[in-house]
Amino acid sequence: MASESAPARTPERQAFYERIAPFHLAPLWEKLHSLVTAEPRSPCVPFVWHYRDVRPHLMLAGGLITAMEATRRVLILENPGFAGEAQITGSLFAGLQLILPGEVAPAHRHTQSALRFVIEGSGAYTAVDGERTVMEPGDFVITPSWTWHDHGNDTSEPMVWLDGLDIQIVKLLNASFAEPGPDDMQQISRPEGDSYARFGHNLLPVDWKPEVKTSPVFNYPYARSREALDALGRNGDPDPYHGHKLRYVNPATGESAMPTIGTFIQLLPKGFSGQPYRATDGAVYVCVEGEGETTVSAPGVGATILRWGPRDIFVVPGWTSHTHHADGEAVLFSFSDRPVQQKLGLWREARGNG
Ligand code: GTQ
Repeated sequence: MASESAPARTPERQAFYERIAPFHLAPLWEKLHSLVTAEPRSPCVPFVWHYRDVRPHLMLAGGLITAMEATRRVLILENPGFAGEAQITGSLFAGLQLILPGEVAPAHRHTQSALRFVIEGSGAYTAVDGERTVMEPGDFVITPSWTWHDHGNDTSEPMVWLDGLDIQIVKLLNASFAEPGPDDMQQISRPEGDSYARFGHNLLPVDWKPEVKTSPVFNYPYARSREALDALGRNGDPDPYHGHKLRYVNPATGESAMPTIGTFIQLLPKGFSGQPYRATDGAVYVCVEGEGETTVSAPGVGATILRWGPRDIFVVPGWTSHTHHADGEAVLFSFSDRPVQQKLGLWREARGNG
C-alpha cells in the first residue's frame, strides 16, 4: 500500500533534488501520494446557482455586448473550487447563453461538442449543419463536434439556455480546432424537423449508417421526455436512489447521445427522499420542475445542502455521496462525463454509504 504522505525531506535529499532539477528530473516519491490517490480528489465543490440571482446579471450582459460582438454571449458558471478556470467540474464547461430578440450568434464550428438545455423563452432556434430547430423550455439540443452552428432569436422575448461543453476534455487531449463560418447565418438545406422525422421515432432510414459518434437526433423535445417520465411515475415504484431516471441515447447505437457527455432526466415523485449514492462522474443538474434539495456529503467537509427550484443549476462533484429530496413532484436534467469514463473502464458507482 502506497504511503499517504511523502517520505522525509532530509537536507541530503533536498540537495539531491536541487542537483537534478537543472536536468529536468524530479523525484516521484515526493509526489506519488498526491498523483496516485487512494480515492478521487478534486477541487470541485457542491454549489447551486439560483436563476433568480443570475438572471439580472445575464440581462445586464445583454445591454453591455451584442451576441454578434461576443460571438457567444455567455456567463460562465464557474465552480468556486476552480476560480478563474471556466469549469463547472474537472472535465466540463457550463454557461448561460442569452440571445435577445432579433439577434444572431454567428456561425462557427469547433471540435468541442455542445449541449443546450433551454431555460427561458420559447421559439428561438439553433441551426446545425443546415437544419434549424426551434427550442422550447426543457428541450435538450446537441451541437455535435465540428458541425456548423449559429443561433438566432426571431421572437419578441429573450431566450436563455444552459450550454454544456466538453472543453476541458478536448483541452486535456490537445485536440481543439475551431473556425468561423463563411457567413453569419448558414444556408438552410433541410426543412425543420427533418432529423427528427428520420431518426426520432424508433425508426432509421433503411440504408443509413452512422458516420459520426453523436446522435443524429439533435433535439430531444421536453414534451416527449416528460411524457415518458409521467408514464414511469404512474406505472411503478421509483428507484430508491434516482427516482425514475432515464438516459438520453443515440438511437443508432444505444450509446449516449453525445460521445463525451452523458445526459439524463429524472422524475422524483412527490415527497421522494433518495438513499445516498455516489459515482465517479461529477454531474451538473438543472431543475426543470418542482422544488427540493440535494444533500452532498464529502469526507472531512461535512454536508452541503443545495436547495433548488425551477431553472436553478447545481453541481454534485464526483465521488461525493448525495441524496435527492423533492418537496412536490420534481424533474431534474443532468449531464456528466460518464461516457468517457465508461469507455476508459474508469467509471465506478456506490449505493448506500459504501
Ligand atoms: O454556442 O457555440 O457556451 O462555442 C461556449 C462556446 C457556447 C456555442 C459556449 C461555444 C458556444
